[in-house]
Amino acid sequence: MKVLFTSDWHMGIFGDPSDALKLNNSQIVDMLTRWDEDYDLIILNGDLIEALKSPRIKFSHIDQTNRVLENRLPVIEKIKSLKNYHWLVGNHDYPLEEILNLRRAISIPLDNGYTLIAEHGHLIRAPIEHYTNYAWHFHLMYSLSWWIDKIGMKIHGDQFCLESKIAQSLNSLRLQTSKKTFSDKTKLFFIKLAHSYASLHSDNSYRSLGNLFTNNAIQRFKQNKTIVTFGHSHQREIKYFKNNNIYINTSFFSCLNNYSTTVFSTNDGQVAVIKNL
Ligand SMILES: [Mn+2]
Repeated sequence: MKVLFTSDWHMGIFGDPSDALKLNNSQIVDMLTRWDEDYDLIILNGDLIEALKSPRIKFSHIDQTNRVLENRLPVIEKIKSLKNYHWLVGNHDYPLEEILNLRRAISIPLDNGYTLIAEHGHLIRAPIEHYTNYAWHFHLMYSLSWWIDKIGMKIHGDQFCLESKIAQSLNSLRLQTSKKTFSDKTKLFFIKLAHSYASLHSDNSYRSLGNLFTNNAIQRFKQNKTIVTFGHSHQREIKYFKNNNIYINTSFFSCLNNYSTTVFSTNDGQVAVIKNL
């Protein structure tokens, strides 16, 4: 049995700065058709839809979600037609819990005695109220990032997306083993600043999200052969533990990482990263 994991598409209205995915509906439908043929189960682990970014500071997240759903209708219909899938809610698309009845978490058996536990991960960091009643500075931040992307897209072309760029440089800095240059140190300073900003009014610091998630996954390894998967952090993790337990973080789904996804096979107990470009 082959299971495909993906999360954090941040799909907005196509061509709008709210869209971080940068794929049109037919491109996504084609990809989902391939996945449906190649994999036995597809886990869509939250933040597939972007409902928080808008040119306005104050707006209804439910209305924005409905606007995106309407624009992305062929994709939504394709997802609903998949032969075996679970679609979970994240913090950027939390109104889907109400609109499409999406669940926050699942725990399901797989083949060969494996158990799969999946949730987006934002609720490990802070309670639901933190996301449904966003503090004013979050509204300001998402509005600002919409305008930055609007200007960035004008200058650098339609593929420009600040969020993906930050996530990618963060990941390459994290994986870099050689000595850090002055420019790396400057980047790290701004990343620390952004992390402190994102941590305001939250129970846990955004900086320690990686450790928080790994430790939370370990706590859930109550039996052998448990696969725990989260998204949200935009940092890819594949960690093998004793007793065939595995922690997977799916990372963000973006052109900057060739729309890579994570695939787990119950036949050999291995995880592979698959590029979809
Ligand atoms: Mn998220």
